[in-house]
Amino acid sequence: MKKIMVTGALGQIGSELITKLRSEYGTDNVLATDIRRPNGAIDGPFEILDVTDAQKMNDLAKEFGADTLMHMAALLSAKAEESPLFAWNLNMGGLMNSLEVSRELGLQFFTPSSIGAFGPSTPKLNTPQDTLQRPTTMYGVNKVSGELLCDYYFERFGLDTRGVRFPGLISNVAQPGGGTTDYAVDIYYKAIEEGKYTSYIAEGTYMDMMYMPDALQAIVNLMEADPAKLIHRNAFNVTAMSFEPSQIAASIKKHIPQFEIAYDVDPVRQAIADSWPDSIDPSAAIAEWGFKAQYDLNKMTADMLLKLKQKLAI
Ligand code: AKB
Repeated sequence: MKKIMVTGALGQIGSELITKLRSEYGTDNVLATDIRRPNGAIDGPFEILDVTDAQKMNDLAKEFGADTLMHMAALLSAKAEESPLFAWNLNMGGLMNSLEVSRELGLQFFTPSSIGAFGPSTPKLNTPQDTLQRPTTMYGVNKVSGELLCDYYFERFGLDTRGVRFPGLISNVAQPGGGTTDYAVDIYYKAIEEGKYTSYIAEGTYMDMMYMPDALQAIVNLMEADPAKLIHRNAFNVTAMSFEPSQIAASIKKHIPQFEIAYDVDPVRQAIADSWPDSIDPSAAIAEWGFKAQYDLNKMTADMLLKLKQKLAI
């Protein structure tokens, strides 16, 4: 029986991951934790946790009887560039605490890395699983360090660490906060609410993306995968599509013909996007644990617009 504790459970991934895990493993077997209280009613176990508080993390995991820790709490790329020292302390402090708690209690461990772990000297097209990683952002430095730490805890202590490099994630439930790829979520809201969108990312800037249901299924599949088949364990490249702003706009136009996109480029987020790959190669994830995405751009757009119209009651 799995007993899973999740940090950052009210974040973009965490809030939907909790629902997915509870439907797979039972409501009472998933402990959601976050630094803030949820706005609405809490359906299932919830505890307040600041991930920089190692003792409280340990106490909660022990009391809950966790056998798995999924560490999702992190500051995203654009926010990390605004406050690099805070980002280091939160992203690395939280990760070290969660790895240590997992080592002490013998927990299976998951944490996401990101396409942000790559940098301008990384091959830009079909970026290999194992390649040059010299990121030029604080978020990227955190992510590469995190990938290495997870490998280290596996090699040194035999901890069952697993992880993926997520691309931009698009969801109709929780909004992302402070990422570079957030435009690809904002655009759907604005398309429905205003029929137009001004992109802070320039036309022609390709980045990898994935729809949230595929991201959640990838986490479950990797955690369930036969460890004997895992050569990499951590930081698997996963992606479902690569597009640039005018392509997502064209996909939206198929449903909202009057939709218009304009550009007002934010130099900070554009520089981050320019330092990342255009498209990454997920073949190691496919070969080692059967990664497969169900949604391409047009299928995702149809579902996003449908769900958002229901949510926004338009
Ligand atoms: C971000 O834009 O910071 C994240 C990511 C790709 O890790 N969505």
